[in-house]
Amino acid sequence: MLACASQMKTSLSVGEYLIQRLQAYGVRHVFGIPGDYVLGFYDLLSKSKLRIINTCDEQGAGFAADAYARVRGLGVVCITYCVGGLKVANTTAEAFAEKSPVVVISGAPGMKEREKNPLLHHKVREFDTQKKVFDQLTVASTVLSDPQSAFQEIDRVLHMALRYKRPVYIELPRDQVFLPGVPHHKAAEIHERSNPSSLRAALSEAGEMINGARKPVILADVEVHRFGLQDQVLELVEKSRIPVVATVLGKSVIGEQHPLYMGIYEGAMGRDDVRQYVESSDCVLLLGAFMTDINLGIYTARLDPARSISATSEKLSIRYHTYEDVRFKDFMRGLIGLRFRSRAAGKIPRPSPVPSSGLRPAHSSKPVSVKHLFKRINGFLSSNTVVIADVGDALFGATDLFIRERTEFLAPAYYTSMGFSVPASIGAQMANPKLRPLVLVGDGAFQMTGMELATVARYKLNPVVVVLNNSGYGTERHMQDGPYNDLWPWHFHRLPALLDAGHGFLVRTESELESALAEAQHRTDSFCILDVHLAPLDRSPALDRLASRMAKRI
Ligand SMILES: Cc1ncc(C[n+]2csc(CCOP(=O)(O)OP(=O)(O)O)c2C)c(N)n1
Ligand SMILES: [Mg+2]
Repeated sequence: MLACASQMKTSLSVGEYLIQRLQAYGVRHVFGIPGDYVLGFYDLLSKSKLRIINTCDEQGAGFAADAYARVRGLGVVCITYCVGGLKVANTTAEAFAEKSPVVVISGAPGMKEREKNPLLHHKVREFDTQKKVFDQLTVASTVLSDPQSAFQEIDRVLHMALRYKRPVYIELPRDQVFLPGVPHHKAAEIHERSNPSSLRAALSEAGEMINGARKPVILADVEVHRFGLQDQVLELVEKSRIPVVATVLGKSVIGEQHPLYMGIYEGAMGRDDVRQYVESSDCVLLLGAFMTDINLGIYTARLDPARSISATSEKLSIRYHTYEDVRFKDFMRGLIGLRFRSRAAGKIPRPSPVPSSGLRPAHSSKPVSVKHLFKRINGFLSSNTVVIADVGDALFGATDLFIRERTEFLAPAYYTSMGFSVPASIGAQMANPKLRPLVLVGDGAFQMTGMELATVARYKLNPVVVVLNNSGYGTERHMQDGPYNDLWPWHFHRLPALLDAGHGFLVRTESELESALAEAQHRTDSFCILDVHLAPLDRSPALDRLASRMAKRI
């Protein structure tokens, strides 16, 4: 049993303290695969209240931890030295790029073992090679090489993960796990506060600019989600009556049914009416916005800084100047407290009419088109669905899905590493068991990490996995085609037989799609996989726009 910090009589061990702090931050699951350098810590984990989730591959664990962090606020992946650690380099890079607070815990050779620099298994070049790699991929990293400083180091890096919503790296040499740390250590709760004068001045200037504007607009993006500020954005929109758009990465930060919601803004790649509205605005209030190329429609966005207020966890700028020491959350709270002038409800662009929810019988032997597939998936969504889109047309098509009030949307929409979605469904459902994941994944992306369905089966999860099977790397075919875009055709719907779990559906026609979706809705005892056959060159309207823009750049 772990004692709570205030009751500590004697000191906890380094491993016990790490577990205790993770638990205190709301973590309940740890994803990973053991190895000899981390076995001692795994033993401690298995005796604690944290549940170990064993994936098939470390990359699966990394993506699962990332999704867990996006849904729950902090995720953990725990692996062995280098052979495991370097496999989560890519998933950690994704978490860094897309601001997801994942704690990477890696076992490592003991400090004693490192003396005289022997060639121990899994070592690449030096003992700190893996640490150096992770220095580039995280906001803070540490090697817990000394029990005297270990607790402070754990406090420091966990604080950084939560402060910046980005990954951190903790290396745990195996001979340090059971060593006692400093007795009576109290976890440092670090509260950073805004500079009150700076905050006041920023709010006053922002208020004047917003109230003086004829056509202001709010653009809500990814950090609103990461900092859990969705309700505040909603309050701001309702109080100010200013219309709001989201981005692909921030999709679903605001319920898309809201009457002041206009749609996704993504430069020329998105809907034209939304683009025109935003770009002709005289005051764009960017909240938690991340100026990535995909978010901004491959740099086709025209957002003039002279007409913008931009607040993130890292920077607050109004027009061409910045305010120091203003925290994003404080600024948000301050904005809600402003007095807004009343605004008449003008005409604003609206997302396309909501397709009827629920499924309807159909008797069509027509092959399924991408457009039809997304239309029907729209009808499948409910308030407990978390939509998880992988890279490819799964992601582009999903931008046109109509996410209802509380539906979550997760996608690697900036870093765009294929293979995120199936493992992410494990993390998302573990993070919130009330959610049923709806995974949208291309056949190519599925072949990378789809074997994590075995993990899904093992832990009795029940995502609905829709494989967009267009016989290859469809997205790339449109830019430049060749045999390198072909794939070996898998019978995806037969995976349940291999795994002895789940339900598989082969979908070639519209009526097969209807019955598969209807069955999937009711078969909640296990996962469902729909192998949806699509024509290789069929594509969503969003991919149409993107592909033609990118082709010009190659
Ligand atoms: C890990 C990784 N490798 C390669 C790429 C480059 N890439 C982007 S889209 C794509 C094809 C995706 O194929 P699929 O999953 O079948 O989806 P589709 O484009 O056919 O809808 C590739 C290879 C990538 N984004 N991530
Ligand atoms: Mg494909």
